[in-house]
Amino acid sequence: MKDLEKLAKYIDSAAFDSRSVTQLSDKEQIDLEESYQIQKLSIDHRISRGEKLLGYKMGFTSKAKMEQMGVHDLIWGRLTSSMKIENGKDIDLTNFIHPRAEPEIAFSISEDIDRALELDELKDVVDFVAPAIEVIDSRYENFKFTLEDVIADNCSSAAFVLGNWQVKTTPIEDLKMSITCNGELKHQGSSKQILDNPWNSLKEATRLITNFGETIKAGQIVLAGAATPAIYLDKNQVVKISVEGFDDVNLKIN
Ligand code: OOG
Ligand code: MG
Repeated sequence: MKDLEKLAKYIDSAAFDSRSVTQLSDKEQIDLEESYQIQKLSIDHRISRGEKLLGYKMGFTSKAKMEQMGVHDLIWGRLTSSMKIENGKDIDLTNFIHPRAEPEIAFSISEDIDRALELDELKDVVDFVAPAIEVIDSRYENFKFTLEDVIADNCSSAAFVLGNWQVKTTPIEDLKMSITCNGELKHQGSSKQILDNPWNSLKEATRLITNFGETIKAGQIVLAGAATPAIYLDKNQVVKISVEGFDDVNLKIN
């Protein structure tokens, strides 16, 4: 028997200390199922320190992200209360290893979800949609990982900023999305690049997360994954995400 708890502690303590570590796959052969178990066990450590589970995030839902990171499968991770940053507020670079930011769409969940839903059922379980900034910060040296490594590391989740919510009937299938840094445009794309429609990402989230035996709860959020590649963060930056028809989302880096 592999000691999954030991591997979970290894990755949780790296995250806790903002310290990069050798990839798990360099130490031990882990399969997909085990990598999700390690993720769950590592998040249990956060929960026992008093953090709350606020929802989930999808990853590698766009070609841009798959190509940037060299991983080509959908992944999902967990979002906790310590990761939530208010819109317009700042983060301190010393609490991160090598953070990057990316533009996303968030769903606010209004009903418990305990099974894989079809596209036409999703509007019954969502009340609002919003733009969001996700900050990812792989705990692995040089931001390098295998599929199993990144899943065990909670899909690089580090922080997120939610913009203003709009009603679920707001069309989000094909909206211009961009990320700028200190006023300079870094990447632009369309929400269509997220699995051809961000709602498809939520559909996949209901399948993957409930298959694992978990219920997505009313009041939680789901991030659909980035539409463009992520940008590197550095001191004294202001990162802005614009999604057509929504208010901008801002994050300052100290
Ligand atoms: C993994 C997380 C991917 C996304 O939006 O595609 C992700 C990573 O890139 O380190 O969050
Ligand atoms: Mg992301």
